[in-house]
Amino acid sequence: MKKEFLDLGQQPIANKFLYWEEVNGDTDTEEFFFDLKVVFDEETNLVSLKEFVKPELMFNEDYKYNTSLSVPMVEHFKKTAELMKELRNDYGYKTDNVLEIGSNDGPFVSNFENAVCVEPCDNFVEKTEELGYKTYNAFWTTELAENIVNEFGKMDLIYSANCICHIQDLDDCFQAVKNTLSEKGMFVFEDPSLLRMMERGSYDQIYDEHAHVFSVLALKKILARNDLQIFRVDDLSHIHGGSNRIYVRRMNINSNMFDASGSVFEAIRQEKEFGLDKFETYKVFANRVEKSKKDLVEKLNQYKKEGKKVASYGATSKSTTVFNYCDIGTDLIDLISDTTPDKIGLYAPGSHIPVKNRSEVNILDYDVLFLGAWNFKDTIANKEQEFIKKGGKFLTHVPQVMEFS
Ligand code: JHZ
Repeated sequence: MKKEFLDLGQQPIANKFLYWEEVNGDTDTEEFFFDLKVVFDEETNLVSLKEFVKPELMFNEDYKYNTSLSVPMVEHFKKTAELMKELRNDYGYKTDNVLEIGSNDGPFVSNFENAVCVEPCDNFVEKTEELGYKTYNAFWTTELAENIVNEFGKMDLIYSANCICHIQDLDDCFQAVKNTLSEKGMFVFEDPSLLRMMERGSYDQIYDEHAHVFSVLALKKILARNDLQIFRVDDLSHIHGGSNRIYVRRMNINSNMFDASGSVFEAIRQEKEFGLDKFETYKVFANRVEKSKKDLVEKLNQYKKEGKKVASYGATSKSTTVFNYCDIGTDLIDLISDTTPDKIGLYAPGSHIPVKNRSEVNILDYDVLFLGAWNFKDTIANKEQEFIKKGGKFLTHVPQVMEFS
């Protein structure tokens, strides 16, 4: 049975930044909102959105997250690709046939000579095609997997980062993986970790795209019913606010892929210790989220009373959840500074806070910067030394509402 534990209110598409005309009512289309509620499945322990948003509304030619513009993430994918190559000897798989699900603009595949990409957002397809990789402009389904196998044969390595948790029908997704994976092939995917989200109180990992927030506990069960088995888990505590890298093989095959370090056992042990298999744990989390909202709104109102100038740093999907859940608009935050060309000049979903180019914002005019991109806290604090020296403060809600400098 699925039990609801959290209601984050009416939310827009988290990555759908708006044009001036859309915000000022000069178009016929109204901004789309949906109820962001979260459920816990007692049978599988999977945490998912109660209501899914139609994938085409989120992943299309307007998608505004270009991974290649994030220096730390490009570095991360380069290192990950190196690791995948290094592990060939240990695990006995090849990297002749590589497939990436949700290849974005190609920072992972570009480290391989041959690869096939799957990417539903039209704007990224030409980027990986230009790099020389066949790219299917489609969602990952069993039907697409069949076409890929017919054209390219089975895959030795299937990789996916921050995409599997976007897929609403996980059984179809994993069946597609099973049908595409070569006998001794490996499927590796990275997604935000439910344990880290719960520990850190980072409820803003929940938005339309994240149909699920994964625990190893739940994945183990859902993969098993699709004849797949987790054999290793890497704890990526520093990636996207805390992620897991999950390594999967076919069930019941004779292979070198086994959990030599006991990482799967350890990940599940930690999750059970935290109580991720119990509904009560989620109720405690929901109370913490409510308190976070109260504290954040109080803090921002206090700044307003004191006449302090406040901006936000990083126009993230995560901050869409925070601003809309906490009902924060231009009355409390003047603007969002960001470096992504496609977001600059637009307005944040729901809150309609303007997104300005970092290079055109005089950060020193501000007293407080709310960290929309709290996952890059150290990178940002290092970059903005002058702001700190001048007495500026950063404000974050993770792990609790607090200032720092
Ligand atoms: P960032 C994305 O979420 C979208 P978001 C996606 N749906 C997903 O699943 C997760 O990633 C994992 C800006 N910035 O990476 C750049 C600066 O301006 O936290 C980005 O717009 N200056 C695929 O959107 C944003 O912040 C800086 O110095 O929550 C960061 O977005 C830095 C470091 C970032 O992901």
